[in-house]
Amino acid sequence: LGYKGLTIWFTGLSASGKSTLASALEHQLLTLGVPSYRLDGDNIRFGLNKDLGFGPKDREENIRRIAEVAKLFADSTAIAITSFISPYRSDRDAARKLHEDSGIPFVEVFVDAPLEVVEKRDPKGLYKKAKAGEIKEFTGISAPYEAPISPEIHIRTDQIAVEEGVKILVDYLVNQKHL
Ligand code: GGZ
Repeated sequence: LGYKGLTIWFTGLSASGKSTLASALEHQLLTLGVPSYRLDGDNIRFGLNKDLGFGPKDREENIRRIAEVAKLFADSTAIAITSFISPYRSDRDAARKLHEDSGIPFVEVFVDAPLEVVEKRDPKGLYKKAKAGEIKEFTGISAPYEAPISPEIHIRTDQIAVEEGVKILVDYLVNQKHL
């Protein structure tokens, strides 16, 4: 496999299915023998970024640091997979520029499910709390989500199963000769 490192950047609302798709993709890549590493809230927001909250400035800094770390993994020839809401277009564009300036491919994946759907899923009860005013600045309820305009990949998780999503991602990587 003559692959180069790259970053696959998932963006979408809470409960849109980012983590599910990102872990399924990571598993598939590791099965194919491709070194990959996933960055998500569990290994970043509780460690490197535990000083950051959810106001616009903190989210910007969250995404900036994640982009730098993803770039380092990609630089080491791994596939870095990031799974964060990353609600601001300008922050995602800065992450893209950071990569592209170093010649590292950046693949933006919009994990899309309508607000009504994610509110119904509400696996952690966060939307309920946000609507009751118990969580401030909650994305989709009281803080913005700026949907990507031209992501490399757009996956509607209310319409397709996880395995289909993984296939779309792997097919894209093969077509682009990243795998
Ligand atoms: C959005 C919040 C908030 C607020 C806590 N807004 O479903 P989850 O729980 O596991 O995923 C959400 C996660 C979002 O963190 P990110 O680092 O991905 O956000 S960003 O990219 O915007 O910096 C949610 C939880 O943290 N959470 N408070 N106010 N999500």
